[in-house]
Amino acid sequence: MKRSGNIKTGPERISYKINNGEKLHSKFSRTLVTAALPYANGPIHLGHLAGAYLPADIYVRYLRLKGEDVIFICGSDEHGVPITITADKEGVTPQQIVDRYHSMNKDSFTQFGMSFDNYSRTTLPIHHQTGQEFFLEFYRQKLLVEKSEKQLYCEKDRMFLADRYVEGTCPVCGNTEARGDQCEKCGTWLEQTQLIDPKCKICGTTPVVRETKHWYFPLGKFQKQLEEYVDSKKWKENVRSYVDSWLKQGLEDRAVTRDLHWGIPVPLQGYENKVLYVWFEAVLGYISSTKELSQKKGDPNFWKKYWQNDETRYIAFIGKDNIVFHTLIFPAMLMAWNEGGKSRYVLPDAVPANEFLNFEGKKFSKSRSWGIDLKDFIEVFPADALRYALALNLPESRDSDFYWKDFQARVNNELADTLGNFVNRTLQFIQRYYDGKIPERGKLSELDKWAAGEMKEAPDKVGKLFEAFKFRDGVVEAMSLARAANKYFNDSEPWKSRNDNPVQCATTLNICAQLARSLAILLSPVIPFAAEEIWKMLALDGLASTAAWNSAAEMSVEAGKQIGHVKILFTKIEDTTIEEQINKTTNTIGPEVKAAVPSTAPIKAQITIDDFRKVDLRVARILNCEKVPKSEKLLRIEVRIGEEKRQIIAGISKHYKPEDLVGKNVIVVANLASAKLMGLESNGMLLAASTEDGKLSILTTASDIDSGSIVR
Ligand code: B3M
Ligand code: ZN
Repeated sequence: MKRSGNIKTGPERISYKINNGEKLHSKFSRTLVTAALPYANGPIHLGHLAGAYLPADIYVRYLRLKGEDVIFICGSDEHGVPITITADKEGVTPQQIVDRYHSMNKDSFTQFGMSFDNYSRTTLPIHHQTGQEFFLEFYRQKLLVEKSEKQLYCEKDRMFLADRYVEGTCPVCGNTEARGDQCEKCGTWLEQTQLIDPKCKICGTTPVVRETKHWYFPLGKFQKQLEEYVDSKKWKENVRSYVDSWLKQGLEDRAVTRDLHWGIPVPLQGYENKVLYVWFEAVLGYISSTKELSQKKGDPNFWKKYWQNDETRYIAFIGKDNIVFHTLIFPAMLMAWNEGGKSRYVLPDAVPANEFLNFEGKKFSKSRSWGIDLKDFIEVFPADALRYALALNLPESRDSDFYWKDFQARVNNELADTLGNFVNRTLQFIQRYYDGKIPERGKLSELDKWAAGEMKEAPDKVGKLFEAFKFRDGVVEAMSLARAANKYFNDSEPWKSRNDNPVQCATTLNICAQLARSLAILLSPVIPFAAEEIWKMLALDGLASTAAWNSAAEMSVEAGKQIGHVKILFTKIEDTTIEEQINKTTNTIGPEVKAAVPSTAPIKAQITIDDFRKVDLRVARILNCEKVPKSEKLLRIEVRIGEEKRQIIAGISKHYKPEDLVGKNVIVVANLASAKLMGLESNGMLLAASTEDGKLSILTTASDIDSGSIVR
């Protein structure tokens, strides 16, 4: 028998003690896992999955296989300004928006195998009650501070412009699209009155400053307690450094109410037109979702077993933009509650926040049609293909990128060629030469012992990595068992030993069947659907997802057992399929955007090139420019076209200041019949691009060129 390659045997192997049935953390007897509640404001895309949901699901599935008592809680965040803005834009109610995206996202999560124990909604009465209960408890404790403050108010829309209802220039980095609560470009959290040149997001007018009253949560009072809390935890580097920078700046009071109509009403007299700030109540959604689960189970106190019990270990999976809320604000709220003496909540023990996943080198962008949503993905590819590719590319310590070509390579080379091929060739062989019955094992050769050894060590190695939230490494490790299994099959050459050494051949195939079972268990947190397929093909009892993790180390597939129907586990992805996706999802003005802007005017009837040549387009240099008196719109512009000077009257005064235009090269229709505007002669027309919603941009030349040059 040939033995090739670098089979690792002997002392250089690190051995892991396999922990049978022992609890992962002796201090805790159960685990509560939450994943950030996504806004029901748009479809979930791959970036969301990679940020919080996939790692959480892998973790939970792993814990279940370990036999741990764990619940996995999530739901839709259905309040907040992003939702009301979407509703305003579409001319529908916020309720219609959240109904649409809650069910869409819930379905996507199910299709991608997110194994939540409950997926709730923050518009449910149980959540409203929970939010109000926390608010009133803090009020009762006299913890909340009422303050009168200056806020931006739109006189046209007759409302205070909370959070994202106002946009303006960031005083820190100059980004002109900073929101009322935060500048996404430089990450600074802002008071809306700090914005330079603020504009109402609904109507575009400049808001005025008005006094309004709000309740504040005194986060600063918890600074010391929070520092101690954070110090007592071993958090991931990226999370810790973020938290430290907040603590260093010093924590300040934070408003917990807003002047809005959509949300949880503030349960105090005089506050009828205000709601709780979305972040104040959204984090409590984890608790109310667990309460809802209790109701469904008919066990009203079930939730307390997880939330109000010192034996619970609480892990909150989130994306990096939610760190401060989960590491400081939510813990402070829970501390405050606990000080009230009514009952005690557990605080997050770990907050394994991921960084961002980019798409083909850029940020996901719905408005620019850059990226792909889960609901579109599932129409073309199986869920496990994505779960696997994302798991190996999770932004665990820094931002990562999803590339279609990488995805294709992972699926084709790893899932199809390595895992699928191993399972398939093993089971085909058993089908063909052993009538589909698992053959008997004989005495083990060195090579057999090596394969058995790899299998024995794998569960502990993979498990340790998952427990440390190193999901990428854990999946690499699990997949390396599939590589070892393929190598074992190759090196054993059963197609030869079938004639030369039938006992050895039977032993090889028996061990291969054991390896297939082991792989089904170890990979089931990552590719749960394929794992069940393998389980079915092996005709094993129960499910891969309910097997015991540690049993993946053992040879428990019985000889003589009849296997099931053998199917291809993963089909390869064709180049043309991937290219089609690349074209669809990286088209900056893709079909989705075109459809989303109904105001784009239809293209006019065709003309011939001769028709077009009738229009004489020229480069003109703006020499002088001034506002036309008594006109809101018109500018009087003096231009030079070659040797000639002329006057053009253009309706662009709302968009450009005269001094910004002087010296610019613009494009004009030079042979347009002259016209009179407000008594002034206009000889020619200046070209500009405009949208139905009122944006305008004049056409200029990309580099300097003589005036009078022909444009064609
Ligand atoms: N909905 C933000 C987001 O979807 C927010 C998370 C809430 S977690 C309580 O990114
Ligand atoms: Zn307005």
